[in-house]
Amino acid sequence: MTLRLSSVSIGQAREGVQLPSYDRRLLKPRMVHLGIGAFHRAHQAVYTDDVLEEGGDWGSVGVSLRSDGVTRQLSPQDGLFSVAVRDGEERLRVIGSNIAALFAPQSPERVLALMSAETCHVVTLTVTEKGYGLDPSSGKLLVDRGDIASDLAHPHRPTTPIGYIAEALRRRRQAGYRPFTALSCDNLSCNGGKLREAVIQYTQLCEPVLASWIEAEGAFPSTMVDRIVPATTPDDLDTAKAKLGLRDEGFVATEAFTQWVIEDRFCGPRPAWERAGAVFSSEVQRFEAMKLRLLNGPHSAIAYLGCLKELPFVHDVMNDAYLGRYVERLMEDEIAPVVRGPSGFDLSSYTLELRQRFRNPSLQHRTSQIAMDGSQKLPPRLLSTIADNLAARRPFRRLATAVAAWIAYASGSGPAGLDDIDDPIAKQLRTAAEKGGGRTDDLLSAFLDLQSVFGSDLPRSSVFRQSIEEPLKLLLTENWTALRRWTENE
Ligand code: CS2
Repeated sequence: MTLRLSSVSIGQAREGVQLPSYDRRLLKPRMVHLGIGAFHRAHQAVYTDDVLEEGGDWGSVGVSLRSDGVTRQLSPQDGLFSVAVRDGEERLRVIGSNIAALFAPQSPERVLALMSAETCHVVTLTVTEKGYGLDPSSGKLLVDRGDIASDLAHPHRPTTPIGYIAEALRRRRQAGYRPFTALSCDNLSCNGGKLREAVIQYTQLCEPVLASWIEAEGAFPSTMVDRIVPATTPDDLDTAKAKLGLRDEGFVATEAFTQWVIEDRFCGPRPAWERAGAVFSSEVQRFEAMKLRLLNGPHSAIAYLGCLKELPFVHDVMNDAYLGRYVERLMEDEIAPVVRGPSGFDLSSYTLELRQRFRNPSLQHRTSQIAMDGSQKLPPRLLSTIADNLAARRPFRRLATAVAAWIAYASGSGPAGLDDIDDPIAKQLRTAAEKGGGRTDDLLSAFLDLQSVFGSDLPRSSVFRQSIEEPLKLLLTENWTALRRWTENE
């Protein structure tokens, strides 16, 4: 039987696998990461591992808040996991920077004790857009959402990321410690500002003096994170076992490309991530907006159109004669012109490289994986770009097609139907789909009424509405030939 990866068995890993060369026993829990999913393991954990190769004791404890899956994978492995870089060939490496994995609902006090210890300096987060509890269009804390309402009623026994951060900061203040830096690594525009907003709005409601302390002393730098990380499959685990010579339930595969741009505004010490290639910049917001619009926007378009056309992987969409060209024109003609890249940045080689990354066949990145949580993803990825095009009176047929594809998908037109829609407002989407009753006009009205997605300005624009109506009609009738003609404005 193949042994499981752990601190004891790691020495038996196959030759060629890169192992931590530092002594993991010397690491301290100087960081806590909330949301230890695949992305964190293939991104921030690797940067920290690189830093540790040069010295220091910046260990991180990974916390899951919603399911115990990752904790069950990593706890028997002493927090260890391997990451494969897939770019034609595959290079495998074991990451040592994560020293433990905890499932918050099982050990809430341990999580809070770690976060409020004087020696914890940074709390990083990848909790997805919905983890911030903010209305995507107005930015207001969703005080009536079940989990947030319950945390507000019992702030000392939190369950949400915002609740944990607030309670840990409260304990630190009470103990006379400085706050930790809270570092959002999610795909939100101005993610640091959003996290700060969420924490401040929350603490203002349950402990106003704490809110003032956080406003004065806390730090919430913004970051831009980038690495494509497909969900791990059972096949991946088998391949990893063969390569590693050990069983690794926490394995993740990713691409060679990786990028991390961070605003250097910490309120205490931090790891020297720049030594691992992270860039500290005062232009993070431009990096973030550029990435959200040029990578994540097309990604969401690929996801919905791919799901509707029954193309399972991102590279399948890129290889589809119509959609491959659609993505290229979408990026070049409708998104790039309204992106203001960081100073001196070469936007055209960036967009070219992005398409090469989307075409990577060894990644096996599922369109259905990207399709989830569309209600949270649409505003920063597609709708803000449309608003800029509208203001500049520029055409945006391909962006409109992407929005129409989401509406078609979220109203159950895809092969998966309505049951597979994974979205925090799935109930509202279902109601909108029912109101639409299969009629394009009614369906569009019902969706545009979703204020948390579309806000109030866009739905008032007749140009916006008309631009979505035609592709929506064609998608609902699966008339791809006419859709192609329409998007290409022939
Ligand atoms: C993707 C992102 O699933 C999604 O929504 O668009 O996870 C994307 O792969 C990353 O942001 C790449 O950095």
